[in-house]
Amino acid sequence: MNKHFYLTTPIYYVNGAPHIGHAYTSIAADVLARWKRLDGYEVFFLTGTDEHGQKVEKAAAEAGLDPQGFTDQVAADFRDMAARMNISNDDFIRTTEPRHKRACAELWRRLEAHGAIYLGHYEGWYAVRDEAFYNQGELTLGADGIRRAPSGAPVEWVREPSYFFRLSSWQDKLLEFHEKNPDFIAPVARRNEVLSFIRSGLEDLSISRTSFTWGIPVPGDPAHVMYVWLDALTNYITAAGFPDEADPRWGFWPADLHIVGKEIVRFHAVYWPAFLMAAGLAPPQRIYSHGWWTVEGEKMSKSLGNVIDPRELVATFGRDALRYFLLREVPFGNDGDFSRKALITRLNGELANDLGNLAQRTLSLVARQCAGVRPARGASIAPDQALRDAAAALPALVRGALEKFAFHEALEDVWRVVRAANAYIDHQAPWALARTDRARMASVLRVLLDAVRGVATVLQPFMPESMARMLDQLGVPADARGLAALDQDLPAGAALPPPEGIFPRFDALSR
Ligand code: ME8
Repeated sequence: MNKHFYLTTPIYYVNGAPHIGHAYTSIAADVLARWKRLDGYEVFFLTGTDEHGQKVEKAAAEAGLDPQGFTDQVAADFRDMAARMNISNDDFIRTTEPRHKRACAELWRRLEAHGAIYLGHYEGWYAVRDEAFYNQGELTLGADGIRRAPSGAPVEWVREPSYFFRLSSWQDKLLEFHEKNPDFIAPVARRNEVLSFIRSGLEDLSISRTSFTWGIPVPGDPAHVMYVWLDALTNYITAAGFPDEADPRWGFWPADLHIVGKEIVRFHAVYWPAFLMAAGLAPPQRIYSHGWWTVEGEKMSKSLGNVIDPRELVATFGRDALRYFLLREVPFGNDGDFSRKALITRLNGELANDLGNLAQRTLSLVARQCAGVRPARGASIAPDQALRDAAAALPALVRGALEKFAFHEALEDVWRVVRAANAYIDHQAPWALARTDRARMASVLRVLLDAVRGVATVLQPFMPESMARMLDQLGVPADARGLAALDQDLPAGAALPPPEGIFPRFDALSR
């Protein structure tokens, strides 16, 4: 296989509708997937839904539906969200699909064959909301008399027969694994959390339940269903064809990157590599854990009624505007706060004014002064060369920033060039040159067209639709939109379509 890259989002629980947090993870992963494709990689980009377990079973009962009918409905809603955010996933996995049940059963059998599983009895605390087991020491007792996990989720006492995974025997091997792979989990604060969790001592993990039935049956013992996290994590190998090693997608395993929110790091950086290594399979290469969004200063929650539907934002502001804002506003590893005011400020200032005006001013001058035809490159003087060099540096800068998941830095690098191009157009004043020196005017406009092309090319992964329109207006053919094509000059004399504004302005009171 050529250079290839396999990346994933978490698979989302179908206990409720998709919200801005889910959209965020999917958009970030989509930008990376599109960037890698633009950069010449063969990409496999996976997202999907996590449909088993007690939490989903409960939500289905509350909705008055059978779990399969309920999950069919909510999974369709998640698929719709992905389409509306312009997510370019290559596959969408549902854990209720036969291919996934088969993969889980096979993984279980391999774990069993390696002596990693035994039957016992679980007695302890469980939080349905987190689908996680907790030790007594991790809990707090609230004034309301309710015991809660560190996430705030209430816990209940569970006592039932259970299969266990011998996680305790993986403590040293996991530490060694993390030492040998210092970049396995980032940012570094999450790595430290993981290391201290492992060092604090790993207990064997309960990996089956008998008190409900909405799950994948344990092979040979259907009174048990698999623990939903063992089931869920396995999705990443199911989609790569496991256990069919002849499947062409199996060449993508181990995954290059799992992108996850900060609350599910333990499952991905401790349990998942242990399960895989115990079954004789390769662990993934990297995990990046991003921060959490609050809304207008508050935690998003159904009870507060402040859950933001990303589709409503898209209907108002456009999907590229939302994609841009979410990745520009907050460094990826940090928590951030969503506010409409901040969104509108960035859309007006950075998209409509900085970038939109640059393209519009350049293209309308070409339309008016050059009969809508792309001028030839003229002799370069210092300011021309400076802008050309700044634009030519962008692919490497954006690549470097994205390699460290610094989406905001990548965008800042691009905007430095956008601002430089706006300063250049002001200083060169091609509208004045139109009266005094038309040859110089034409070379200035050509420098600008090339700079806008460079900017629009590297921005495609962030704002695919608007940048496609911008590249259309610049007359860049479909096969000249990759990073490698930036080295090739576009021919002079090509007729460009009439320019049209791409980014509308929003009045601060817009809903
Ligand atoms: O945890 N801010 O699913 P889930 C940022 N099924 N990101 C957020 C967010 C917020 N406020 N809220 C959610 C699960 N997310 C499991 C995963 S993977 C094998 C199984 C994003 O529906 C973030 O990526 O609770 C988080 O990790 C994910 O949605 C959790 O989605």
